[in-house]
Amino acid sequence: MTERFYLGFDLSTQQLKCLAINDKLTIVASESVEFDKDLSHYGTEKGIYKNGKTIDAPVAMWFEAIDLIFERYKERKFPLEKVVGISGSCQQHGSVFWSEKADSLLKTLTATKTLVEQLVPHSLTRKTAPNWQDHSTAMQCDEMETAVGGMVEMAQITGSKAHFRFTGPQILKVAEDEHENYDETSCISLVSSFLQSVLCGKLTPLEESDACGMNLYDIENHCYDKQLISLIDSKNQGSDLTKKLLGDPISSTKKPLWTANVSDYFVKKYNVNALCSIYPFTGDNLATICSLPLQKNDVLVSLGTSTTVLLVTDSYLPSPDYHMFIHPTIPRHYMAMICYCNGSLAREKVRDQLNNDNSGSWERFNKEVSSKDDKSSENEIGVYFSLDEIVPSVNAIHKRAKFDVSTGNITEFVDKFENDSKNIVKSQALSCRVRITPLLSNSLKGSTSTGNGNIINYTSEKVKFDFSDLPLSDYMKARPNRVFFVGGAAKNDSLIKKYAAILGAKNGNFRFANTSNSCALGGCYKALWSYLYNNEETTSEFDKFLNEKFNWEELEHFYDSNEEEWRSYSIYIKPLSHLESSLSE
Ligand code: XUL
Repeated sequence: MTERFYLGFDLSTQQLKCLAINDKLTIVASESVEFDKDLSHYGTEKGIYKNGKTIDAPVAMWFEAIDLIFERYKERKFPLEKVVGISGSCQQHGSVFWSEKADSLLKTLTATKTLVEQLVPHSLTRKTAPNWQDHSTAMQCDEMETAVGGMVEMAQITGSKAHFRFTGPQILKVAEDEHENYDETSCISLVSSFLQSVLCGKLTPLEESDACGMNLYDIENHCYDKQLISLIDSKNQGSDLTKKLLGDPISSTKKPLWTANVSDYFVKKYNVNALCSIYPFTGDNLATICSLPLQKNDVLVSLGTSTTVLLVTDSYLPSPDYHMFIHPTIPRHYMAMICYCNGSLAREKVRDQLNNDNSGSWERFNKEVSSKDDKSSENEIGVYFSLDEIVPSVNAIHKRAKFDVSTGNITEFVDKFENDSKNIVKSQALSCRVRITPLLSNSLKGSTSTGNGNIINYTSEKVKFDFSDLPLSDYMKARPNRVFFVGGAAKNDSLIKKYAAILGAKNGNFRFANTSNSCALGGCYKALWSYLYNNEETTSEFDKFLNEKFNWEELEHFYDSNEEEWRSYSIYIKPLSHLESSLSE
């Protein structure tokens, strides 16, 4: 077999990255274009323009970055003629507004000119694309939720309550405030379908899982929601949003779909293989779950400034507290995404208070977290929200409570604990545990285990978290399959071991150190699998394929959770629920 390569792109907020892998899933090349540094003439700061609550990015900069990254591959003499498949991921929610001329301009690109020269003058109706950090659409979010009956209904239909950054509210704002631009727009792309379209040399539809980040897509019925589309259409006479979105999105889950062969522009200009296939691009978080061999009930915990939990599930259980997306590669599965604002920063505050200095040393904090002596903090539970929190949705607050271990009832609120380190990690991890419980499919069905009756004798009592209200016994049945820890704080052994003990994975806890490539790598793996599947070199579904092929030595299997220990943390669930309820009283 001759050598073959696969490219995975990642168009994120601050850079465009492109990785190349071979058939063994080994990274063989990597190039990136940093917007502020390499394309400083656009004057972006961290890749964006900020004007009050409005945050966007110049589309011309992205066109230029695409040429530049191919230029860099060519300069390093990478054999682009051996690239047989391309896929990738992009920042979610952003949108590009194309003119009527765009499709024919894309189809007739000439290799002697640049993308900027050929596309910037006439292919766009708006120079900028809204960015996911935009906060300017509060009014539109209200309008859209009202149209479907409220926040809970919106989450039920589209997988998320209305969010400022989501594409539907952003499109509604353009439809309301920029009538002329909107009228002249014949196609709207997500950032993922934008990059896919440029590479294909024609306008291409959206990809279904990324379309779930719009507040427009009816997830269970696999179509755009008519009420929401009508609301936006009502703002401009004769407007037809479904047409602008090029009809239904591409659903890749039944089998990996092919979008098109690479545009002639890239073949002539950079010597890319003329038969190279482009496979649907998706959103960055969705590509992240494709970068690791995640299967049903596996959880990825990303411990950064904020904490993000991604979970693969076959249960569609939407809530206004988190997001649900259709899984980009596994049929009839979903990705749940829970975002917490208070991650590393909140832990660092506790660390600095404990050290009573700014040394930044984790030594004392970690010693306390891993100490086996739990007696002193056994009846304590606290929340440490230095910033406003998303889950639960409350303002910044630190609150500490003592409780009666035999009933789970809070007995008093206190100003201080001896041991905040242990308590912050305990409550952060426990919050993840209780929120993923209802999503762990099948785990609640048919299980007979009722937990440790010696300690807890109130397991049939219901405990409430946000929008779910389950008997405590349910929280003592559901364990994730495997947990994968990524992000800066995953380096901290004491921290992730405590998380792992509390989350209680049945089949091991893994750490993945090199995550700066996750999104592009997810794209590479999708390109490889799609190519092999479409060429009848594999019949495996994506997750099975990746589990077999994955270079497992890149993951550290650092801990096996213990059922008894996991169960012992159940005593904190009821008091945590009561403590959280007291925050919004
Ligand atoms: C997800 C989100 C961000 C962007 C970042 O909802 O807004 O993660 O996708 O690129």
